[in-house]
Amino acid sequence: MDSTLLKLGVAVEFGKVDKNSPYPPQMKGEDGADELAKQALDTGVAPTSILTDALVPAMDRVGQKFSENKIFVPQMLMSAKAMGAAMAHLKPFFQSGDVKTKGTFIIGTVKGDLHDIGKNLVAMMVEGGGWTIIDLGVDVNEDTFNQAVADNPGAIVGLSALLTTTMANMEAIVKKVKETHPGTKVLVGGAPLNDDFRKKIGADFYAPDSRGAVEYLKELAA
Ligand code: B1M
Repeated sequence: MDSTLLKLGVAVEFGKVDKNSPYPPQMKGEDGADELAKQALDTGVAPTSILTDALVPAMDRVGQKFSENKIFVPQMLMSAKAMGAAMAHLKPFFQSGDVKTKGTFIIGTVKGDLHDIGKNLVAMMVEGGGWTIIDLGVDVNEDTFNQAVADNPGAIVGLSALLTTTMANMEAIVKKVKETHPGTKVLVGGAPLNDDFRKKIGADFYAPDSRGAVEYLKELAA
C-alpha cells in the first residue's frame, strides 16, 4: 500500500490529529491525519482509497483495541478527531455531485447515541449523489425526526446507530414517523444492524454502508 496511506492509518489509529498536536507523545512533531490526508490527495491517491484503505481499517483497529481493553474512551475520541481531520479534506470530493434536485434526505444518529462519523459519511455521499441533506446531528429523538418530516414533506429519513443499546431506539422513531406521515420511506444503517432487525422495526431498507444508502436513494428517485 502507498506509504502515505499507511502513515495516515497509523495517525488515525493513534489519534494524531495534526503536526502541532501534542498527542500522542511518541508521535510529537510528526505529520498527523490532517497533513497526511492532504499529502495523499496531492499525490493522486483517490479519495475512496483514502477512506477504504486507510481511514476505515484504522477505526476498525481502534474498535478492536477498545474491545480488548487496550485503549479507553479518551484514546477512541482522539482517533475520531484524527479521522475527522482527514475527512475534512475528502468532503469536497464526495460532495461534488449533481445539482441537488433528487429530493431531501433527513439523517440523524438516534437517541442515546453520539457516534457521528458513519452518519456524516453517509450524509456526505448522499449529498454527492444529488440530494439535499438535513442533518439533525446526534442523539435525535422521535419528535425531532417527526418535526423534520413535517417541515419537509416527501423527504426520505435515514437513521444511524452504532450501539446495540441505541439501535433499539430506532423502532419508536420509525413508528412515529410512519404513523404521522404515512408513506415516508425510512432507511436504517450502522454497524450492529442487519436486515432482520430492519424488518422487525418496520423500516424500509437497511444499508450496510454509505454506498448502499446512495444506491437505495438512487432507486427511489428513479
Ligand atoms: Co464507540 N463504540 N462508544 N465511540 N466506537 C463502538 C461503536 C464499539 C463497537 C467499540 C467496541 O467496543 N469495539 C462499541 C459498541 C458496542 C456495541 O454496542 N455493540 C462502542 C462503545 C461501547 C462506546 C461507548 C459506550 C464507550 C463507553 O463510554 N464506555 C460510548 C458510547 C457513547 C454514546 O454514543 N452514547 C462510545 C463513545 C465513542 C466515542 C465518542 C469515543 C467515539 C465516537 C466519536 C464520533 O463518532 N464523533 C467512538 C468511536 C470512534 C467508536 C469506534 C472505534 C469507531 C466508530 C466509527 O466511527 N467507525 C467503534 C468501533 C468500530 O466501529 N470499529 C465504536 C467508522 C465509521 C465510518 O463506520 O460508524 O460503522 P460506521 O459507519 C458505517 C456503517 O455502519 C454504515 O455506513 C458507514 C460508512 O460505511 N452506516 C450507515 C452508519 N450509519 C448509517 C446510516 C445509514 C446507512 C449506513 O442510513 C441512514
